[in-house]
Amino acid sequence: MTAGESHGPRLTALIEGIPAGLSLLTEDIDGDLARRQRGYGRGGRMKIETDKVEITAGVRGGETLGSPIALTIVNRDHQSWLDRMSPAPMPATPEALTRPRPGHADLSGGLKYDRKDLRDILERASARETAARTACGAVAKKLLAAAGVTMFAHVRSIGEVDADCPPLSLENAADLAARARASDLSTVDPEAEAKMREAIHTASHAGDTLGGVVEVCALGLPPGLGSHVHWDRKLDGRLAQALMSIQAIKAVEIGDGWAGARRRGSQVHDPIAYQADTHDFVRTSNHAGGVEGGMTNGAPLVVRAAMKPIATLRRALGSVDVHTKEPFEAAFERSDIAAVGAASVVAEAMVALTLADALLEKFAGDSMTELLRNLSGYRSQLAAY
Ligand code: EPS
Repeated sequence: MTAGESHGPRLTALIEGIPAGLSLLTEDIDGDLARRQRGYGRGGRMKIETDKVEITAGVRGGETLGSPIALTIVNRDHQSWLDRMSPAPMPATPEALTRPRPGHADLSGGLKYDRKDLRDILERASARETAARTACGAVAKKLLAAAGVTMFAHVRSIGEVDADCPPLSLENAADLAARARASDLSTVDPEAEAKMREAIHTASHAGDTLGGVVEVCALGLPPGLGSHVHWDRKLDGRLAQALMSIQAIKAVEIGDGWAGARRRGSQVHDPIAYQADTHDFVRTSNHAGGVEGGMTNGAPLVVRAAMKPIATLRRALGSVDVHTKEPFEAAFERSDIAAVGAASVVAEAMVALTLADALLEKFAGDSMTELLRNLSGYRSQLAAY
């Protein structure tokens, strides 16, 4: 669970269910927070914030205790918003924001929560909240890494510029991950990165914004996370929910996704083979993106999410003032032009949280010792199958 408004005092996150004995340092989290902040096309706010996590509960001497973990991230910008965003009553009522931006939560949230100052909605709806999710995701990734699962995310496209990316394999995964990490726009293709920058620059000059597609990959997952027996336990459904919940995400696909709908079954399903030396059932291709029947199948997980262009436009679209009911151009507040690289880091966090949940559901354990013993017992069971 996260709490916090964009220009409020701080973001807070509570994580429950991490077993005792997982090594956890602020450095494990701060790297991802920094990655989420970077990228050409981010707005002025990112020059104000330098996100660092403070761990305030659930960890002692660098190890988790099995109790709820509390994380906080200070909003430095709050200092400039004390007259408008203080939790305590303010000396003067702040001027109400009454011009909802098309594409944002402003109007629907104002109607639903009966708030006449739309700032009450936009402050929480803001993608600032994803800093807290990123921090939680870093903890989930630490848990997954202890279980032998590695992950990375990268940007597949921004606007109409596609990155050239070879199909993921066990051999090229580390190289792709390193390339994405080294890239300011989190993409594995330097030529595309230059074109993406150009596209962002051009959109910015036109007072416009851009979206894109991000991809998250996870390797080392045992088969059988998730379930085929109940719709709400299917891993693909849970991944879709987690990714779709990220601000501005409008579509999610696993493996071949939408493209598979145009092909024949023989081109879409992955043949099964047996690898005698490792006692593993393997797939000779990975169109399924590592999920079949709502469960991991042991192949790399590949999931993508599409981000719409950011809703706050300098060249504003038509809107209506909720107070006067007169048409106005929507309010412009400082904004990003494109935040697809940031979305890739958040997507990685949301996939990590979903996978960590599924891992704990199957293998449980109050301590890491217990969790890893359960996992190792399962792996022995698979080898003897
Ligand atoms: C956001 C608007 C901008 C973004 C913000 C998300 O913030 P501000 O209104 O302060 O200029 O920079 O993103 C973040 C603060 C962040 O940490 O990602 C919005 O309206 O969603």
